[in-house]
Amino acid sequence: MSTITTPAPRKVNRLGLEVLNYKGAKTTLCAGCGHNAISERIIECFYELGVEPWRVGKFSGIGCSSKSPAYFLNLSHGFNGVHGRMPALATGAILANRHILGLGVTGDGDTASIGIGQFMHLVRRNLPMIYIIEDNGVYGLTKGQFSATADVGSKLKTGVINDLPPFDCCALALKWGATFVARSFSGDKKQLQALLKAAIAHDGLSVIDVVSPCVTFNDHEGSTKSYSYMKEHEAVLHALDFVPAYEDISVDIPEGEVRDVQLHDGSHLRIRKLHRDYDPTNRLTALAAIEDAEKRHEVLTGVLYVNTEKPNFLELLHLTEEPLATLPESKVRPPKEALDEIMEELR
Ligand SMILES: Cc1ncc(C[n+]2csc(CCOP(=O)(O)OP(=O)(O)O)c2C)c(N)n1
Ligand code: SF4
Ligand SMILES: [Mg+2]
Repeated sequence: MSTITTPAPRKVNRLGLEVLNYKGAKTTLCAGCGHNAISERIIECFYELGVEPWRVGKFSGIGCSSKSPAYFLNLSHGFNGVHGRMPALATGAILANRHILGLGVTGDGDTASIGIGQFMHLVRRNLPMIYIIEDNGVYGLTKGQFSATADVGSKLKTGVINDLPPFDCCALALKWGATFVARSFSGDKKQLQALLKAAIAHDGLSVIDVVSPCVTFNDHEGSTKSYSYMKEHEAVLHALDFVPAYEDISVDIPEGEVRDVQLHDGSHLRIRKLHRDYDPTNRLTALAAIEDAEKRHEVLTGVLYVNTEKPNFLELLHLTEEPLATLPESKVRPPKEALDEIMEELR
C-alpha cells in the first residue's frame, strides 16, 4: 500500500516569490572569494524585504566584483559597463526611469583607481542608488596588482610591499557629501544584511565599502585585506537591526542604549551601542573615527554616517514623478507650432 505525502508548503515572501526568484547564474568566481558571500547577502535581503526584482537595475564596471551581478537577481535589469564608468551608466538609467531601484556593484580598482572621477561626481550628486564596493585591495581579475585602497605596508604574495598611501572610500564619500556611508566585512553576515536593507530603504546614495578578501591573490600573511587580518582588526561600531516599514515597530527601546533612525520609506534602523557612544548623524565625528581607527590599524565597521535630510539628485532636478521614459511624446516635445514660432523669431 502506498502512502501519499503532502509536499511541504513553498516558502514565499510578501510578494509570493520564492528565494529562487532572486538568484542568478552559478558563480564562476573562485571558491571562498568574499564577493560570493556578498552576492548571497544581496539575494537574501531583496527576497526578505520583498523587493520586486524586475524593478531593480544592476550596474557594474569591470572586475571579478563587477561580474558578480550575473550571480544574483536574474529577473532584474543588468548593465555591465566600461571599467570605472558604472556611475555614468546608472545616472542615465535612473534619470530616464526614476522608479528603478539602482544597485551598483563595483570593485576597489573599478571605483578608486580608474573610476575615481566618476565615483566623486556620483557622490556629489547624491543619486538615489546603492553603491557596493567589494574591496579586496587588489585588481583580482588581472592577477592581483595593488589597487588604490591597498594599505601601506601590505605585502603581495610575490613579496612586493605597497608604499603608496591608500584612498579610504568611506572617508572620501563623507568628504564629498554622501548621505549614507557604511563599512562592513563579507564575513559578517548579520551586519551586512542590516546595512543592505537600510541602503535599500535610503532615498539617496548609499555607499557600502565591504572588505571582501581575494582568496587567490590577497589572503596570505602580510595582507591587510585577508580573512585573518579582518578577524583580528575589525572594530565593530555597533549592533544593527533593520525593521521594515510593513512590520510592527511598537517594541520598547531601552533608553540610551539604542538609537533609532527612521528612513524615507518608514522603515527603521536600530543602532545598538556596543563599547562606545557613536553618533552616525555627525559627519565630522565619522571622519575623525575613521582616522582614529586607521592610526590604531583597526578597520571600523558599521553605519559611519546617515543623513535623511539632504535632497537627492532627482529632487534637485525637480524631475516629474512619472518616469521620463514613459512620458508621452505630447509632454516631452514642444508642439510644431511652438517650434515654428521660434524659427520665425530667428529669421
Ligand atoms: C580601460 C581598462 N583598463 C584596464 C582594464 C584591465 N582591468 C580589468 S579588471 C581591472 C581591475 C579590477 O579590479 P577591481 O575593480 O578591484 O575588481 P576585482 O577583480 O578585484 O573584484 C583592470 C585594471 C580594463 N578592463 N579596461
Ligand atoms: S581572483 Fe580573487 S577577486 Fe577574483 S574571483 Fe578569485 S578570489 Fe575573487
Ligand atoms: Mg579589487
